[in-house]
Amino acid sequence: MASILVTGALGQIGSELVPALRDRYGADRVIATDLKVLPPGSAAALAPYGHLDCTEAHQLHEAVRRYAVGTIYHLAALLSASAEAAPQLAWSVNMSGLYNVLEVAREYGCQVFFPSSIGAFGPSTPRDATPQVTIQRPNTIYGVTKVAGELLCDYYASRFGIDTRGLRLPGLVSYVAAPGGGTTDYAVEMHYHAVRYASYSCFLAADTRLDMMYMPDALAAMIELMEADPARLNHRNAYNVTAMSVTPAEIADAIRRRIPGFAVEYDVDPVRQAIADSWPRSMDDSAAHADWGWAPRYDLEAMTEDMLRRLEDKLAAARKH
Ligand code: NAD
Ligand code: AKB
Repeated sequence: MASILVTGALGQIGSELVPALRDRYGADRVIATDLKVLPPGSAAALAPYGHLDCTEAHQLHEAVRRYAVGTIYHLAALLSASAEAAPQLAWSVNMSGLYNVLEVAREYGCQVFFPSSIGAFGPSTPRDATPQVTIQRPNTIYGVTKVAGELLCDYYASRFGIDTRGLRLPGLVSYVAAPGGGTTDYAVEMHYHAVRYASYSCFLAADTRLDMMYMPDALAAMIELMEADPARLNHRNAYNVTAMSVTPAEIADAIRRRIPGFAVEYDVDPVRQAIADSWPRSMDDSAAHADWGWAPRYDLEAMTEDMLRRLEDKLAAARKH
């Protein structure tokens, strides 16, 4: 049976996607790879793991050939805030990386998952009930690479028959690995700080409304899309998916219902605020519902309840060591 290769596997999504794929398809079939060198002693727990720089085409070819890879989940990328701080590097990692993945997929006939983002939209996009097909003129380098990436996936599907599938993911909230330099990182940090310090200084304004999703829903969306009947997929660039449309103040209120003394102050970072202000407030994900049955399980209350419980357990376990 063909293997599954995950690039960028040590990031926020990969740290949970790899175990989810291993549970579903078998541990030996899922090859985790990342640019990062593993800390000593952790290699056995993550095996099979390999160092892989997605900007080096020959490394991708070698991994796909060696492990007889049939599916690639291409997660390696720079996120919005990190990309804005290093636009040239962001273009190289996000675009050359995806191009190399698509080329190796063309040569070996692999299926490809590409995570696009709410960042693929821009200030001229309708911000409420953002349609599946609409204006995409982002003004960030992250957004530029996501739109170009969507188009490239579409092109490889129609021109070469490559089975590309993608999601426009909203901000993801999770407790396993820290987020990696995005604009929506505040939503994760707020939960951590609530549990540890009962206070948080938020870098976005209190009323900044954005789409969000809890990680278990994001993992389900990726796996369900990749298993969906190809004949039903009308969009090969990326599907809008969302679970909730919330502001920092609303997340703080949900936390306060469980940690009553939680205090939040707002110290706005103009760079990340400008990025957030150019993104949708709420996406219309009806195409994903219609084409492959997408439905989220976690709303704000269910997510907050689970996040706080998991973080309290994590903190208690860390205190014991
Ligand atoms: P992350 O920053 O947490 O992880 C990315 C990983 O890629 C890191 O482990 C990093 O070491 C690795 N990487 C960087 N350069 C690399 C290279 N040249 N070769 C191989 N690996 C490299 O990101 P994430 O949150 O896990 O996001 C994964 C994907 O999902 C990205 O494409 C991101 O744009 C997309 N996405 C994420 C979110 C979110 O909220 N987390 C939302 C929308 C879309
Ligand atoms: C970011 O904020 O950059 C990511 C995303 C929504 O793409 N979390």
